[in-house]
Amino acid sequence: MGKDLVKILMQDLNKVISKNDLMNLKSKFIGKKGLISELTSELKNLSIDEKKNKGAEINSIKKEIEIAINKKFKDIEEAEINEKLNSEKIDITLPGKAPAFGSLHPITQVLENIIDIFEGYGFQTVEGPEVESNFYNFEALNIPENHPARDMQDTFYLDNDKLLRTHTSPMQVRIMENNRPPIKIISPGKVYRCDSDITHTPMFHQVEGLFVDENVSFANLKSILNNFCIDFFKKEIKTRFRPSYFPFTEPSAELDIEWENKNGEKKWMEVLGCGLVNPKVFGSVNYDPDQYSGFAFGMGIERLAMIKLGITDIRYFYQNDLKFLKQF
Ligand code: 2NL
Repeated sequence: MGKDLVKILMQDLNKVISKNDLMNLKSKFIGKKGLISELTSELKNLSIDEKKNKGAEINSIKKEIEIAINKKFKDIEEAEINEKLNSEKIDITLPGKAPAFGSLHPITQVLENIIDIFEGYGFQTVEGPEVESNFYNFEALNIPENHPARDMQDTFYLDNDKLLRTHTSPMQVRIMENNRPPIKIISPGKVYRCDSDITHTPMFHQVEGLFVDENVSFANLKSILNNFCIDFFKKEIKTRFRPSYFPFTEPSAELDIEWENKNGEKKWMEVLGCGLVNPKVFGSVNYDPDQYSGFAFGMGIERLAMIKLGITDIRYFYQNDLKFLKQF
């Protein structure tokens, strides 16, 4: 009787394919109401000796059944793992996905290039706050109360005496206030003006330079800026200094370069403004204008980048169009 049970189990086990089937089979044979329990409950009608023999027999059959079921359980589990391994196999010989590298924004590239060139001439780079006061942005630079630059239409005011700097000169004033000549600095950074069209954005970048010492002349200014044009545009380049006006320099000039446009025509292009530091500016930082002289210049980075890279609309720089940015 018991031996038949093992035979039946073995047949049943062959048909089992899932853990679920196996659990059902387990309870059919060795569960509380299973076949083994049924056999055990029949023992109560037997004599003590028969109970002993039959009982031992049932126990060993139960063991055999348990071993068979456990083995089947392991087989199923192993099959499941193998299937998972096969279906999730990764082909490590396939080529990987290349990481996408970004690059520096063209304005950053041009800005860093300009800083490198002037540091090569011995200028030190200084940076300052973008929120400034009337004193540092205007008064110290001899820009009078009624000057149009001071107008609400040209300058972003945060309150009566807080504004977004309209040039990077304020930091140069701070440096002069706290140091004695010789001063040889450039001041790069973001500046803000209330203006927007194909050549103006409300935020743009500037590099200003300042050299103050005894006997600094316009010849020194021309020499440095002519050298800068050659180093920046990477070729011998024709320049001209055209008289101009700024409140903070006297005399003042604008520097033009001869530049070939897309149609091969040569044109004069304005690249920066410059001049000898106005003695009134020295007055605001307590330098004696009879002892010291200096030159200063200021250039718009977007403008220089547009000339060098042949870009016709300044707004391309700030539209974050990858088709544009990837060209640089
Ligand atoms: C321009 C012209 C210029 C300066 C900036 C300057 C600074 C100090 C004293 C005197 Cl602390 N001058 N800066 C001088 C001449 C021109 O900028 O067109 N910039 C975009």
